[in-house]
Amino acid sequence: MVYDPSGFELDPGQKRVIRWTLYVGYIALLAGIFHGLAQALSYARIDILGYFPGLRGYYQGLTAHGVANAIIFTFSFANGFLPLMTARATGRQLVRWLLWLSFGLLVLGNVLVIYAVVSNKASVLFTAYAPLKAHWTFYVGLALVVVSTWAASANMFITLARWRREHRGARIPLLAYISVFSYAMWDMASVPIAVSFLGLLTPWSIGILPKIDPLLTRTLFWFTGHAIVYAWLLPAYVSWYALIPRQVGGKLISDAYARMAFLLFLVLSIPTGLHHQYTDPGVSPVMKAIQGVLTFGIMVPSLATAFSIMAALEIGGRAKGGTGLLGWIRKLPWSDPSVVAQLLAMLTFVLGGATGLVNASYVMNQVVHNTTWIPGHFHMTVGSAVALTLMGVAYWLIPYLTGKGLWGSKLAVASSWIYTIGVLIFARGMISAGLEGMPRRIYRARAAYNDPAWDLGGTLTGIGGTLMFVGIVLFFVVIAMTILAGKRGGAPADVPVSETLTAPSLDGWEVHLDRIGLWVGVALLLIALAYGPFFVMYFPARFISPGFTGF
Ligand code: HAS
Ligand code: CU
Repeated sequence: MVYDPSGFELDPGQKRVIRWTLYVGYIALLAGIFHGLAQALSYARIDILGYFPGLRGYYQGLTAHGVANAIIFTFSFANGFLPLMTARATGRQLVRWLLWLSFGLLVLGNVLVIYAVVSNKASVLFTAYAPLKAHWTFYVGLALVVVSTWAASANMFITLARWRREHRGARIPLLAYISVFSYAMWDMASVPIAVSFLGLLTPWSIGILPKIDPLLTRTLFWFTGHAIVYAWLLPAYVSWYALIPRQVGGKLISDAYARMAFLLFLVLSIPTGLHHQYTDPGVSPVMKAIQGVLTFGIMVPSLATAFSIMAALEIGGRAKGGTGLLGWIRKLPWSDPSVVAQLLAMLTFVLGGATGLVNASYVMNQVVHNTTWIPGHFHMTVGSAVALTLMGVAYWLIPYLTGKGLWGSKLAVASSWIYTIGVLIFARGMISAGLEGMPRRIYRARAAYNDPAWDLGGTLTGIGGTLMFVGIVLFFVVIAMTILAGKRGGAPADVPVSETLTAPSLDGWEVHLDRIGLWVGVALLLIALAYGPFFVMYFPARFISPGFTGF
């Protein structure tokens, strides 16, 4: 028997906290896109930085863009969405005080980060590389955001544990399983960054620690930093696996296959961070090569996802009368804004994944590292697979949480198309110019050195970036109008949870997929093997570098 608590309603007070948690994220998205536009136009040699009131420099704006869009937007969404999914899947209320704690820490963290960035005391970009030094409020603020994700996880673990006590021998509902696994992975992954931010960078920023070890803090950053991209991606995958099949009238093909994908993310996401440091001196090439191989391993669950989701979509398209090899694609609900955004997100992610393959290849990485190829890659992953999915989810989730019907459905569909066309042009520009050696993280409009070979790519980047900006602005028009003027009664009454073709089995090997403790243990073992030798060989740490605050 599959456990199905349909008819379950989350307490209105809890719904409200979740709604505001999500609002924090969407506001961060809005706040971050202005500098995104400035950066994209700069590659086309158009300079609009002077129009930003109060902005004191390019790196200040780029820090705001990265932190707001890649970190605050994504984690605020996950903090609201994943506990909500766990509650819906288990048919249980969440732990109220933990919801509030998570929300409070998120807001407090944001206030500190905003202070640091707006006052131009933390123009160190989202990677916070030492010896660039930020004000302590930046490190502590981001650490508080991390702690807010731990509170959200604790809420999910407790809710699930209570459900399991009442349902001994039952399989964990799939939606709860994949939600909990997403944050279980992140909980392990986020420890190194918390240690680095609170244990090293904050004392150094305050002056207790006179000098810093750049390579150690950088390695701790990437220890968390590759897995962080899956912490952004997995909430989107939760929607693709558990909700989208239902939204297109299909079914998920296999329960066990879905669980295995999330299990592989739990085990493999973390011991791969050194692929961001292939060019760093001071890290053994053997360690880099081991983590390079593991990086190819972490592509497997995404490849598996492509097949699984494609099959679910095909079932939906054929159920609606689609025939032939590809005829089912036309029958997908292309007028449903939530579905369209996510289908376009998936299609873009195929290219995001392909560019990731290049990055991961030890030798090819030398060609693309620190060029605009990399932002080309990550705008087709976090900038569209994730961002567009989170926008698509908003098109049913905000109505569900507010009780107001979606305003401007056609405009919503248009916004996703505009955004996607924009991101593809943008990425085409960044990728081709990157291959010509155009550096990332420069303000080309004011750069002293410019190569004419970058002109075409730069111009495409500017055009694409402008379309992306327009797409997101339209998204905000739709959401703001829904909140302000959406019709009462037009909202979905329930989360669109999918069925699977085959129910989870109650005996046989599949039941072992639910042994969360066991898989966390395997993950920790692999992490120890992949990172242990680095730290053993590296210590004692080298606190040799003074801080730089060249802004
Ligand atoms: Fe990455 C750099 C390797 C995925 C984000 N990445 C970055 C940075 C960011 C980022 C932000 O190995 C820059 C960090 C910085 O500031 O320096 N990345 C990979 C690999 C993957 C990958 C191997 N990245 C992501 C995801 C991200 C993300 C996901 C955000 C969410 N990345 C790298 C490497 C670097 C890097 C190196 C360092 C580069 C350097 O030198 O600095 C893989 O996980 C990708 C696997 C994905 C796939 C695609 C599967 C496709 C699916 C869609 C199916 C479509 C369907 C559509 C069903 C294999 C699931 C059907 C629709 C119809 C209509 C029919
Ligand atoms: Cu990575």
